[in-house]
Amino acid sequence: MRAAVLVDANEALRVTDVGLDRPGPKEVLVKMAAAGVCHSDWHVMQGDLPVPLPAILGHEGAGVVEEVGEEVTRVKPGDHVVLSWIPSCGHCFYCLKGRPDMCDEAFNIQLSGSLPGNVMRLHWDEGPLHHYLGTSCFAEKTVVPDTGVIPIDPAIALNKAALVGCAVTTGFGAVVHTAHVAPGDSVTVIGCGGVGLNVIQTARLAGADPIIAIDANGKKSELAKTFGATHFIDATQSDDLITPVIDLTKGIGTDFAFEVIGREETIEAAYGMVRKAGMAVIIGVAPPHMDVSFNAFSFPSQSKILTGSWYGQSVPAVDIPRILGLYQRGRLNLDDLVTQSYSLEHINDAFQALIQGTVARGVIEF
Ligand code: COD
Ligand code: ZN
Ligand code: ZN
Repeated sequence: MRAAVLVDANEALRVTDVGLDRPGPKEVLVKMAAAGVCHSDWHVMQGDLPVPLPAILGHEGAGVVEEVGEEVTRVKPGDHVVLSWIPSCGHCFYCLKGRPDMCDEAFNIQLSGSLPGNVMRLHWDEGPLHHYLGTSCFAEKTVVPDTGVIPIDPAIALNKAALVGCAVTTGFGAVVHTAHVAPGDSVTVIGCGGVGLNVIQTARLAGADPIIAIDANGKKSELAKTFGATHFIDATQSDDLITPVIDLTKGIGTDFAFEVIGREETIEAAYGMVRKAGMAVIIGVAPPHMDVSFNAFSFPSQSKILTGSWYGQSVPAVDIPRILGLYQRGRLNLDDLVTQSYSLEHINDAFQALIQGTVARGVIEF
């Protein structure tokens, strides 16, 4: 089958023929229909997020089940599924605590570049080929843990459903599970990419007002407003992002700030623009060596909450169907997220478009 392989950081993806073994007892073979191009894959390609290489990237996908292992009961051949990049184990401390986003076993498979049990189902002429986030969906087919497939209504177009595998769930969950935004709360979103736009549209759904969008690309203004932003700040116009947000929130500061880039200055700005006892939610992941600094006196005296959100703190088996239901009833907009489709052979063009900011989301269609 054809797949896009990352051999080394700072190289383009190599679209080539690879081998895929049949699924093990608790695994599922999925024929991919669509895979979104997320900035996290680009972070890996740049060497900012180290994972075992060579690997097949792609973690935001949807397809049709082709074959299941003998112990799989969750899905059957023919089912339409969205892939989850946190195939939580269900029995570690965090899973039992109701926080599958922090599942130890899922973190282990991310670090090892394998499937649960250190199993590898991918190979090619040049030797071992790693899995990525248990998904590896930049390929015509993939083998994933059964906990990493979420069955969905087959009436939903798979190129829209794919985005719920990462961008939509990450943004939706940050608003709903991490922040608990309520009607009339002020929300500021720094970074209006595929993930940030979903923070914006979920904040709108939650009744937030105002919704202030910030991006260094002025072209994101129109997109941000389509998804519900009431105001847009062009980050290239000033180094100071805090003062305009305080001005737009009656001199108080924003109730919630979401950082959706992963940069030192924007993480610090997110904390700075939040009102006393408000909340800054960091979604963007910075390179592992990077530190940020905050004024220590402000912690007790301003009592702001500073927290992270990983995969929207979601429970994918519950949240993915919930989000798709909201889409089917017109409450969430997935149609305007898919702005460009690419064949697998043109996947490197899709990454260039991501970097240039010319798309809301580019999607590989198989
Ligand atoms: N100031 C303002 N805006 C900026 C700046 C800046 N200094 N730099 C970039 N931006 C804007 C860009 O113009 C763009 O609009 C936006 O930020 C980023 O959007 P995308 O579409 O390139 O990125 P997303 O939305 O696909 O991804 C954002 C993440 C935060 C998820 C990603 O970058 C990340 O941190 N990934 C690591 C987390 C991770 O591993 N997650 C796992 C799966 S996502
Ligand atoms: Zn992603
Ligand atoms: Zn677990």
